[in-house]
Amino acid sequence: MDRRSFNRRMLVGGAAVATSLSQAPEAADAAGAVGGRVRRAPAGGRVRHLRLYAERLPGGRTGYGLARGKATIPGPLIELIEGDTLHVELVNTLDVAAGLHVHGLDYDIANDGTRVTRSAVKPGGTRLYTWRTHAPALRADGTWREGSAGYWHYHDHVIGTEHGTGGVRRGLYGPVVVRRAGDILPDRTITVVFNDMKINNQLGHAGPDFEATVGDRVEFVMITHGNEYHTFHLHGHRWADNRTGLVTGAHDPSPVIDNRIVGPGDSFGFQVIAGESGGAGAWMYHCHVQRHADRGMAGWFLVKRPDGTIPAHEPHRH
Ligand SMILES: [Cu+2]
Repeated sequence: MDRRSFNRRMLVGGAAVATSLSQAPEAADAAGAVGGRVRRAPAGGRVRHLRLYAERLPGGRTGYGLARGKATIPGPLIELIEGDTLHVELVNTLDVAAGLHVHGLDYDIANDGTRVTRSAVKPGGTRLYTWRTHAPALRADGTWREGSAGYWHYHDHVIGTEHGTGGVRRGLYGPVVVRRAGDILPDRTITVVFNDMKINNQLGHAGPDFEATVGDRVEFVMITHGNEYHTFHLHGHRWADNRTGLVTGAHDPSPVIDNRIVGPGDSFGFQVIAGESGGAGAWMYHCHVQRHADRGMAGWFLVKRPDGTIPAHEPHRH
């Protein structure tokens, strides 16, 4: 990169920061480093509505979807910005009671999504759940209240047991990302859920593959369910072990990692520039507990060249 283009990048990055948000000046570093064309989350405060269907899927699985017949595992990505309110109507098409319980967001006890709080949905029934979010704020006593921004998730808490063990095992879970105004937006988001020995409840004990093109800003949301502890590892990429998974400047003290221990109920996320350090390739991601990896807890992050090809890719499983 020559000096002129570097300066231009810094200017573009700085301008974006100045016009769209009140962000610390070091945010310009992160923006400039990837070309000054990043998109950033606008201010929150919207009221949004969503309908989620809980449905049976082939192979004894169950999923959430945005329309009838469209259930997926994991369920749809729900993205909010601090200050947003979401009204989610759960339509239970199953023959058993189900629910919707969220991590990390604000809700009163009637929106807890569990049987014990009488917020489950009977077979064939519907129920409206309200989730709210908030920005960091100074309390009257001078201490800070944390904001809602983070990589969170939702899941059933009703099927099988009071803890939704049956619903979660069969695939009733999905990602929630709450962004802070000014957060860098990804080009695409990938959700990886370790659920016992499966990834995204994929059949055949093999993880799903994900595609990107070199230079894409890819966000990973990593969630864990089930009864096992795992370690999530991604080849050829690394991230900051903090709220966003991004460093905010040259001297950001966040640890930089490429492997993280995760346990049931955990969720975290990060962004990478696909192939930024190692180029195009079939980059493996997997659980790094050896016996879990050997049992199939692995998949590919397929980073294509701009022409769509992938060098030296010989797909096989362990
Ligand atoms: Cu594992």
